[in-house]
Amino acid sequence: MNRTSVPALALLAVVALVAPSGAASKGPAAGKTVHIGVIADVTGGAGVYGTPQKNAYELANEDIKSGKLDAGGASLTFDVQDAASDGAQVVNLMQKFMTDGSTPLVLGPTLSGEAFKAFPIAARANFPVMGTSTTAEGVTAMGPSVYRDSLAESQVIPTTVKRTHDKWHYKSAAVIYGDDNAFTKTDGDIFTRELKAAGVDVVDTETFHIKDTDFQPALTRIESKHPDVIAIGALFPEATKIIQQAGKLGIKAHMIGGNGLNAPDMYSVAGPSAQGTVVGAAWYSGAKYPSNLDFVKSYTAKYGKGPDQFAAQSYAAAQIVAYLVAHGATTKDEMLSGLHNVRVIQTVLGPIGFDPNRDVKSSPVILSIVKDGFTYFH
Ligand code: 1QQ
Repeated sequence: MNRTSVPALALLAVVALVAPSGAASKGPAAGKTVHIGVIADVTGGAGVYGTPQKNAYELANEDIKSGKLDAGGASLTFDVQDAASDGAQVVNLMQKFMTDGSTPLVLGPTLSGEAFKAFPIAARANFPVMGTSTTAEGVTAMGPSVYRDSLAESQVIPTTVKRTHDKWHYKSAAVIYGDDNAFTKTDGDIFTRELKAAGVDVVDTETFHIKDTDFQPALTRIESKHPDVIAIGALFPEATKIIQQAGKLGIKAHMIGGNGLNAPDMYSVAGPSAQGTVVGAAWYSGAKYPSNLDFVKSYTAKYGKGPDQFAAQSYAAAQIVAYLVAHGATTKDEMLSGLHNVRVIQTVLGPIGFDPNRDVKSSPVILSIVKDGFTYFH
């Protein structure tokens, strides 16, 4: 992007905020084709997060075609590639998109552990990438071309601890987390730090590894210390087993968790012991602002199942990219400059922007697991 187009972009941003929504506008990129790479774990262990991500981009592709999502008259498409929850495949896909000559930006991958493999490659080439579900500590610090529209665990867990502590007045807690994954390790660190800061006695800390299936010895050690609360830093396959096995052992402690627990299928897989587990999130399906009501309605109509937070964050990423394209960004450098100049964009997550560290500016909601998903924690 040349220097003179930056004020033009800012001016257009103001116009876009006051312009009525509806038919697609004709922007500086009208008639151009823009191909965005998406890396998502549609299958494999993280498929529970990657499938709604894929669904959201397919909905966005339709909405761009119909003009409901305004890309300024450009032909904008999101090309979702399945990394199958395999870090090596994530790296291959990142390299493929970065060198195909037609992709100016990549969204994803799904997991922070994967982002720590692929984002350094993008950062070295100053290639723009945006995580939509990568919440671990240090993700955006990988370089100035790395953004995320997902709230980080450090932006969510302090509120999760504060709100549960205010309500339950607990004195002791145990922490169980995976120490071999960037996201689960972040959860272990931040839960421990925040619980201690709240004056809670952390009476036991247990670690596990991805693909572990038997958590009963760890849970038995935890139970022998009688904590009031158990904080869980785990991805879906392990989190559901931990919660289910805690129920089987008759453990009555309250459970709280990080982003890994944000899948609406927690209850249907973990069973009734998941009821009441508290988790901080970036979005709630029941939020009543109009853009969200419309998103929930059209996603549900298309897939026969409501969207979750991961779908919402991906659709929001599509809205951010559509906004950049509508304001003329089509090359990697124009995407970077556009991202740098974003102030506020209206998305299904609500109005969002980026802070100086390229993390999303937004606030968490605190939810409680129920049979068909989540409800607000009061
Ligand atoms: C991460 C996550 C996962 C739980 C979501 C996909 O937040 O890996 O950072």
